[in-house]
Amino acid sequence: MRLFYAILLSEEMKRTLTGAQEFLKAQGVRANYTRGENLHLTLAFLGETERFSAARRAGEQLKAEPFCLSLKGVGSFRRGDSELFWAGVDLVPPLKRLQSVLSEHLQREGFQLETRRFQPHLTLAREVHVPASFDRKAFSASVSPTQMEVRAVSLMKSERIRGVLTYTELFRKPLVSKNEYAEN
Ligand code: 2AM
Repeated sequence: MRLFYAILLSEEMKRTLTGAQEFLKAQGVRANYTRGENLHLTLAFLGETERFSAARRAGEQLKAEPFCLSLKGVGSFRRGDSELFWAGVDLVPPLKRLQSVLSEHLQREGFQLETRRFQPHLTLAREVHVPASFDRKAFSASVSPTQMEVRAVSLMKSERIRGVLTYTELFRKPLVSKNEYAEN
């Protein structure tokens, strides 16, 4: 199965992002748009593996506190003759730490991860083709500033079910504040 670790998004954050997708559609941008329920922030991509228990162990070892995730800008990656459009998030220290500690745990469990610099992004659309009139500044402005509290990290399975890309949460590791530890 194809696994990855991700931060799942609040309904408000998803509404902001689907709003940006609506803007792109209205601008005549042809693309394979991410379904609203699939919007997420990937922390680590494990690829094809049957080692679910090892993947889960890596997440179970996390000791991190909840933190605030804020949208920041938009961008694109060139993918062959098309583009991938994304909304960015602020790479604040707790996010950077979470991603790097999780990656270390996964590597210790034997997973080979990409060594590229972590560039946190929320994929809005793949196989993007923009019309000549496309206004990138207006696209950027279509993403209204939105924040959410990250309270968990999720191990996700990615598969195609009857041709539809479907993500299923297999395991969730809550992030717990020091105060909550003290109360328990
Ligand atoms: P993307 O949105 O930039 O394609 C599930 O596929 C998640 O894992 C997506 O968020 C995807 O990022 C990410 N991912 C990272 N590396 C990947 C790879 N080599 N192949 C497929 N998905 C990858």
